[in-house]
Amino acid sequence: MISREKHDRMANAIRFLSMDAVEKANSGHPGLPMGAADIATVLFTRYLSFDPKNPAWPNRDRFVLSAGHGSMLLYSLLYLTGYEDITIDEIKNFRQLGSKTAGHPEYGHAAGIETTTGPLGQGIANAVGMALAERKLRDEFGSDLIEHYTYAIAGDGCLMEGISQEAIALAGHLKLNKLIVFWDDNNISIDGPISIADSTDQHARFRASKWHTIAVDGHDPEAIAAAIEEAQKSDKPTMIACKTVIGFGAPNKAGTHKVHGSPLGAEEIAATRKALGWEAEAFTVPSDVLDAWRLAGQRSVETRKAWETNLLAAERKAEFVRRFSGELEAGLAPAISAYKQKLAETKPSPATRKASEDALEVINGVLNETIGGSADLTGSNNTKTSQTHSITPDNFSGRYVHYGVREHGMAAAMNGMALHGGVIPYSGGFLIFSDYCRPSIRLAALMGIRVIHVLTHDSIGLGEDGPTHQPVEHLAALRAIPNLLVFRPADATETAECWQLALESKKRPSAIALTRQNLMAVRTEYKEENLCARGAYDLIPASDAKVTIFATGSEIEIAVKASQALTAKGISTRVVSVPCIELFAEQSDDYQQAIIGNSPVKIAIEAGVRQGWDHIIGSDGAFVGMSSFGASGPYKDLYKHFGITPEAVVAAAEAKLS
Ligand SMILES: Cc1ncc(C[n+]2csc(CCOP(=O)(O)OP(=O)(O)O)c2C)c(N)n1
Repeated sequence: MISREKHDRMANAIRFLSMDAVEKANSGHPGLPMGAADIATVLFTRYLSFDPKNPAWPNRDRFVLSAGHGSMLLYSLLYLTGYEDITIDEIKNFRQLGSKTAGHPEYGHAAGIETTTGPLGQGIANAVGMALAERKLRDEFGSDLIEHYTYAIAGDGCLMEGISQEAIALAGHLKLNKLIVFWDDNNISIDGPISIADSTDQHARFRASKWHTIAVDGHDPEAIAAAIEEAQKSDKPTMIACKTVIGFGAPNKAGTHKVHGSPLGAEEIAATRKALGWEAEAFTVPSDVLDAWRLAGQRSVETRKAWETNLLAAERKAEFVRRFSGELEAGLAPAISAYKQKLAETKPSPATRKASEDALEVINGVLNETIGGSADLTGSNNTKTSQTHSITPDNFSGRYVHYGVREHGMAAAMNGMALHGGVIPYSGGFLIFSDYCRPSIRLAALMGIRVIHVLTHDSIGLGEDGPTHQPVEHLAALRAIPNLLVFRPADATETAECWQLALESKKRPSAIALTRQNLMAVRTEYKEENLCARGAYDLIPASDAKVTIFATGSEIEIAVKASQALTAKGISTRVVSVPCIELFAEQSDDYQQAIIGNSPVKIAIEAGVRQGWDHIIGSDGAFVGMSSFGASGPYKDLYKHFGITPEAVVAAAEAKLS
C-alpha cells in the first residue's frame, strides 16, 4: 500500500522532471505530464506488469502514450522505474539532436517506448492492434505464455481525431476487454477549452461502441486504482475518464491552455515548487522518491521469472520464440521456389490480385503468424485463403480480421499488432484508399516495422468505377515515403517474389500494388533466384539496344508488345521490369548503371504519374502514363483513350529516334 503522501511525492517527481526538462529545452508540453502524473503513478506502481531490465519480455503489459506530445510523462516514467536507456542525462537532453528523448516518443530510440506517437489518434489505434494481437496469441499459445493488458493514455485530441472512432468501434466489436484506455479529461487543447470545438458526450460515444466506461477524479489515486480493477474485470474494453487539471500544481497557469505546449517559465516553476512542497533542485529526484520508483520498477520480476519457467515447459516453445524473434519459418523459401516452378510450367495469366491470393495460399500454409484482413473488400483484394478463417468476437482461432470499412483504423491496428510481436499483419484495400491509411503507413515506415498492405485495383485498369477509384498519383505518393517498399509485380511469378521480399523485410513495411485485370505471364522460365530482389532486372535483354523500355505491373505486357513491334522494325529494344524502385535504388552503382544502360532512347510505362521516374529514364526520357485523373469506362477503352498502348510506345520511341 502506498500512502497518499508517498504517492503525491512520486507523482510530483514526474511533474518536476517534466517541467524542468521542458524548461531546459525551451520547448515541449508540460501540461499533460503534470495533469496525468497521478494516473501514471497509480498504473506503474500498482498494476502495470513490466520489467525495465527485460523490457522486451513478450508477456509484459503494453503501455501506449497516445497523447505523444506529453512525451516527458513517458520519459520520466522510464527513468524513474529504471530503464537503462533513459538516464538523467537523457532527460536533461530532452529534444536535443542525438538524444533518446525526442520531442515525441520514437519507437526504437529507447526500450519502453512501445510505439511512436505524436500524430494524435494513432496511439489509441495502435493499442487496439496490440490488444488484438494479445487476444489472438492467447488463443493460440494459451494464457501461460500470453495474457496481458494493454493500457493507453489518450487526450481530447486523440478522441477528436476520426481514427479513434474506427479504432474504438473495432475494439468494442471484438470485445477486446484487456484494453484499458485512460482519457485525460482536462477540457483543454491548444486553442483553449474543448468547448470551443467539441460537445461530444464521450461516455455515450464509447458505450455506443460497446465499451465499458468509468468516470473518476484523475487526481484521486484510490479512485483511479478502483477504476483499473473494475476495468480489469470487464468483459468489454474500458474507457476510464479521468477528470484532471492540465498543468496540475502550477498556481497561475494550471487549468489553462498556457501550460499545454510552452515552458512554464522560471517564475511559475518556482511557484509550483512552493505550491507542491518540492524542494529538490531541477533534475534531482529525492532519494526516498527515486528508491520508491525503482522498487516499483521491480514489482514484476517474479511474474516475469514465472513466465520464463512457463516458456521452458511450453510445448510450442520453439515456435513462440521464433515468432517473437520475427524470423520466418525455414520452409518458406523452398515453398516459394516450388510454387515458382509450378508457375513456370503452367504459365497462368491471372490478375495479380488473384496471383497474390495464390501466393498467400502457399505462404499461409507455411507461416502460422500471418494475420490477414481487409477493409471490407475481401472478395476484391483476394486476401483470404483456405487457412485464414475469420476471427469473431468470441472466437480468435481464425487468422483473418474483418476490419470493416475502416482503412485508417486497420493500418494503425496493424502497426500495433506488428509492434506487439508474434504476428505478421497483412491487409487488403484499394490502392486509391491508401490515402486513407497514409498516416499509419508513414508511421510504420518511420518505426521500421513489418506490415504488408495489399493494394488492389491499382490503375485505370480497374475500369468502370471511374476516376474516383482510379489511382493516378498513389504509386508516386507511396514511393515518396522513406523506408516503405512499394511493389508492383507484373505477373504471378513476380507477385510471389514480391510477397517473399515483403515478408523477409523485417524492418520495413511494404505496399503491394495489384491489378484487377488479368495479365499475361511474362516470367515463363523458372529461375530460383528472386529476380525482384534487385528492384529492376532485364526481362528482355538486347545487346546494343537502341530503345530500353522500363515498366511495372500491368504495363509490362505493353512493354513486351512494343518491344516486339520495334524489334520487327529492326530497332533493337530491351525491356526492364521494375517491380520495386526502392530496392533498385539500393543496388550498387554498377548494377544500377548496367540496368539503366545507355540506349539512346529510354521510355518508362506506368499507368500513373511520371514523378519519380526521371532517376531511371532521365529528364529527356519518354514517359507513357497518366497526367490527369482517369475516366469511367471499360479498361481496354481507357488504355486507348489515355494513350497507354504498345502503339503509343512505338510512336514515342520513333519520335525520339528521328
Ligand atoms: C494529427 C495531429 N494533429 C494535430 C496535432 C498538433 N497537436 C498536438 S497536441 C494538440 C492538442 C491536443 O489536445 P489534448 O489532447 O487535449 O492535449 P492536452 O492539451 O491535454 O495536452 C494538437 C492539436 C498533432 N500532434 N497531431
